[in-house]
Amino acid sequence: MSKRNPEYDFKWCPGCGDFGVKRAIEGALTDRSATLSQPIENSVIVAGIGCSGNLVHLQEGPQPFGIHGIHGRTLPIAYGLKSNRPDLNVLIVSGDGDFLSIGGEHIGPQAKRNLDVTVVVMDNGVYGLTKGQASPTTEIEVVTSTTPYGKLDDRSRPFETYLAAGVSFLASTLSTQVKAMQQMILEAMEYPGFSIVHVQSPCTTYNDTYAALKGNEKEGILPMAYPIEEGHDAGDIDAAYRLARDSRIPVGVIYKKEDSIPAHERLNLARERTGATQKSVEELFQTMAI
Ligand SMILES: Cc1ncc(C[n+]2csc(CCOP(=O)(O)OP(=O)(O)O)c2C)c(N)n1
Ligand code: SF4
Ligand SMILES: [Mg+2]
Repeated sequence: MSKRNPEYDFKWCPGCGDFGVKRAIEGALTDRSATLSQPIENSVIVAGIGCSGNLVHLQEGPQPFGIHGIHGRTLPIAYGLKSNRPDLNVLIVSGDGDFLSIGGEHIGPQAKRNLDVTVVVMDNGVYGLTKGQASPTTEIEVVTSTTPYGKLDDRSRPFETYLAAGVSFLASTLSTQVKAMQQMILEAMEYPGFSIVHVQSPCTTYNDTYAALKGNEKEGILPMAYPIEEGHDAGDIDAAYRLARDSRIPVGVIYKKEDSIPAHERLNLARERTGATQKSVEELFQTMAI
């Protein structure tokens, strides 16, 4: 429920990390539209299914377009959208389950294609909307309703997955760092190619990780999350992998591929190079006629 959308009967629990992500996205989209003097409707939020995906209904202030599709299929929807309207700024909002579990097989093809979209993944280590089942980022041995003996599968490692898939821009942040996240999302939206901003966004009801992320200096507990050191070269894939393989969570821009050519530009370049023209639907059917 939001002021703009009072009939949508959904509320995040108090303290849910997704509130911070919502504010960062509102700020980034408004900034982008002011800087480029473009109407905010030039941006489209494509949302997955989950507490996280509900963000699309909860935006306050100037409203971008929104598509709330089906579980795990944000990338195919975004691909369809960008194929016809490469001029639109497409921002995907998805959960760790939506993006890495049921939607995981779409990451590789779109990364290889370098689809020019930005994905904000809200990682709470759980399926929040469906009441706390294990997700790919739930730690091993954790007991949930679907893992009564403790989770048997190893925890997935999203940063390594993204880099191995060929994602061109990868940043990591925390839901509590709203201003920094806003800048990161802006940078990702400006970047020409497939960009991911992966957010640790705790679920206060089923997996409250605020204290673990912050650590406790007095008790000698190291924070799970730490800022990436200034000297990190985000253009260096080996340095990016070193960060991605850390057992703790690096916060900042992990990887930013130089000379990124997004999907629609590759197509334009290929057309120029080959002189090939787009076939009509009738002509395409004719090529298949027996
Ligand atoms: C095809 C399909 N399978 C399963 C579901 C049930 N379902 C809805 S949301 C969800 C998981 C959501 O987890 P996540 O993406 O991490 O989002 P969160 O709620 O944690 O933000 C599941 C399994 C569904 N809606 N559609
Ligand atoms: S169940 Fe968890 S993820 Fe869903 S709204 Fe509540 S705190 Fe947020
Ligand atoms: Mg989740």
